[in-house]
Amino acid sequence: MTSSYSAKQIQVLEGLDPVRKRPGMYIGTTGPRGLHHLVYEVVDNSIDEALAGYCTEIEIEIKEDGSCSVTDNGRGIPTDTHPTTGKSALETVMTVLHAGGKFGGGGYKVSGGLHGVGISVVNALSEWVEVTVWRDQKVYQHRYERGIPVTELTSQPDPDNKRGTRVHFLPDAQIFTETRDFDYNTLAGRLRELAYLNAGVKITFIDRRQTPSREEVYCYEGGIREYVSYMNRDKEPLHQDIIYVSGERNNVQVEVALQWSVDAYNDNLLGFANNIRTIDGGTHLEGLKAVLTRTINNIARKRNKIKEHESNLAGENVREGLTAVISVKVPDPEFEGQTKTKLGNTEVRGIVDSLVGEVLNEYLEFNPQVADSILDKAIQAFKAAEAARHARELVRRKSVLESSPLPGKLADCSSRDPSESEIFLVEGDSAGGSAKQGRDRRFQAILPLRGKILNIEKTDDSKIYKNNEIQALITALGLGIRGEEFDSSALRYHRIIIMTDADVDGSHIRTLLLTFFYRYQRQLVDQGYIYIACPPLYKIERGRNHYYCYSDRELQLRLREFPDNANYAIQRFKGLGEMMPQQLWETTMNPESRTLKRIEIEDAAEADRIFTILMGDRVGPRREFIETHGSRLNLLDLDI
Ligand code: 0RA
Repeated sequence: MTSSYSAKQIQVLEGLDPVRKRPGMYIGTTGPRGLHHLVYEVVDNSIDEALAGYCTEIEIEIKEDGSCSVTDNGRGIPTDTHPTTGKSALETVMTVLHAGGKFGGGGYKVSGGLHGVGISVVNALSEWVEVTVWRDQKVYQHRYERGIPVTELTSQPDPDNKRGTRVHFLPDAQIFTETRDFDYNTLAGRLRELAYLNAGVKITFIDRRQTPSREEVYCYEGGIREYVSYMNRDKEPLHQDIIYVSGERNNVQVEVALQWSVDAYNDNLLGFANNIRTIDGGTHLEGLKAVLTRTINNIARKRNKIKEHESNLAGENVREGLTAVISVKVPDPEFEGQTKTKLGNTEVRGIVDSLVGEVLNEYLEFNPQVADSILDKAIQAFKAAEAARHARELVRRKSVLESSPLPGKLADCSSRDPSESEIFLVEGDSAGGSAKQGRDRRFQAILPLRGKILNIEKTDDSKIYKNNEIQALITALGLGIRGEEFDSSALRYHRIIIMTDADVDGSHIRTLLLTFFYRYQRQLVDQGYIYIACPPLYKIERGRNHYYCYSDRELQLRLREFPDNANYAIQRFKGLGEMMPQQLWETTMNPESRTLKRIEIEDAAEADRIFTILMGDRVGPRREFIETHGSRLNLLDLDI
C-alpha cells in the first residue's frame, strides 16, 4: 500500500500543476511571445514526425473563435496503454511533463531546447484541448480542460484509414491575461521559416478570423537553398549556384547553403539549431566561420592569389557579401545565454568544420571560376580594410603631431584662414605651372592633378586610398575618412575650385572629381564648397583691344558687333596651359573678374541616381539616360 501511495506522489509531481502555477518557467512569458509559443510547440511535434520521415503535410488553422488547430499526416500519437502509467500513450503525452519525447523509440526529438517543453504544457495552459488521432483504421478522440481529461478516449471506425494527429486548443484566458489573439504575421513568418528549414514539408496556414479567410502554403523543395536565394533576390550573385552542404556525423546533422553577392558588403549569416533560430550564434556558426576562413585562404594560396609572404585574409574579408544559412540538428542541444539562443554543444564546432570543409574544398576545386570570383572579392575586401586602417592611422597620426604631411606638389597659400582660402584643382603640370604663377598666393592654393583620377564609382576603398592623386586631394583639403562624419572645421579651404580644360578630357576629369566629392564626402557638395572655374575658349585681338569669349555663342555675338571690314585675330585656347599666367589670372582666377559656377545639388537622391547611372558600370542605363535627359546634364555641367 505504501509503495503505491508513493508512486501516486511521483505522478503528482510529474503532473501539470506546476505548469499552471508558474507558466513562465515553461514558456518564458504569458505575453504574446508565450501565446505563440503554444502553437510552435504543437507544430514542432508534427515537424519531428516529418523529420522522422512519416509526415509530409502540416496544416495550421486559426478558427473563428480564436482557437488553433494543428493537423499532420504523420503516424498519429499511439493510443495503446502505456506500461508505467497504465493510461493510454496519448493521455500520457498530454498529461505528463516531458513525456512526449520518450515515445520516439530510438530516434531523437530534435525540437528540444527553447521549445520542446512538451505538448503537455500546451494542454496545461489551454482552456480546452481536443486531440484527434487517425490510425489503425480508427479515429480516436480525447478532450481535456486545463490539462485534465474530461472524456474517455473514444474510438470510431475510420473507413478512410487515414493517418495523422490533430491537436485543437484554445489558450486559457486565466493564463494569457494580456492577449489571446494570435498575430498573423508572427505565425506566418515562423511557419515560412520552418518550411525553409524542412525541405519539402508542405505547411498550410489558414486564418479564419477574417472574411474571406486567408490561406498560405509554404513548401520549399530546395529548403535552405531556397531561403538563401530568397534573401538574395535583389542582389547580383557572384556565382549562380548556391553552394550546399548536407551531412551527418555522430548523430549531428548539418546543412549549409552559401552564396556570395557582387554588390553586397555585409555578411548575412543565419544560424539554426533544431529549427530554432540561434540569434546569439554558437558553436555551429563558429565552426562555419572557421572553415570558411581556412578554406578560402588555402585556396587563395593554392591559386597563388596570396603570396607566401603575404598575410591571411581575415574572416570578415572572406564573408563580405556572403549570405548563408546553417541549420544543425543535435540530439541533446544546449542553449546558452540570457535568451537561450546560443548553441553551446562543443562537439558541433568540429563537425561543422570538417563536413563543410570537405564539400567546399571539392566544390571550389571543380569550379575554379567561382573560386576566383570569391577570392577576388575577399582580396578586395582585405585591401579595402587595410587601406581604411592606413588612412585612419594617417589621420590619427596627423592629429597627434599636429602637422599634416601636405602633398609635395601642393602650392599652398599663405593664409591659414579657411574661410578666405581657395584651392584650384588643376589638370596637368603645365596648367599647374601657369596657375601657380598667375595666382594671388596670399589666399589661392594650386594642386595640380596628373592624368585621369580614379573613377571611384567603379572601385573600392583600397584603390581610393592607394591612388596618389586622391591621397593628395584628401590631405590637401583636410578631408576625413570616407563615410565618417564630415568635419567642416578640418577643411583647409572653403572654396574648392575645379579648373580643367574646356575640352572632352577636361570635362571628363571634372566629372570624375565631382563624383569623387559626391561619393567621398557628400556634404562638401551639399554645403556648397565645390565650384567650377570657367576659363575662356577664345581670345579676340582687335587693335589695342582684346576680348575673351567663354562660349561659341559669345564669340558669335562679339564678332557680329564688329564692322564688316574689321581686322581681328581669334585665338582658341586648347588648354589652360596655353594661357599666359597673367591671362589665366585675369580671365579665370581673379575674384573681381572671373565667373565661378557653384555646384548645387537640390535633390540629393536624384543626384545620387544620376551619378550612379553616369559613372556606374552599366552601359545600358547610362546610354538611355543620356538619350532622354541629355540636355538636363548641363545642370551639373557633366558632359560625357
Ligand atoms: C509518440 C510516438 C510516435 C508518434 C508520436 C508520439 C507523435 C506525436 C505527435 C504530435 C503531433 N503529431 C504527432 N505525431 C506523432 C510514434 C508512433 C508509432 O511508432 O507509430
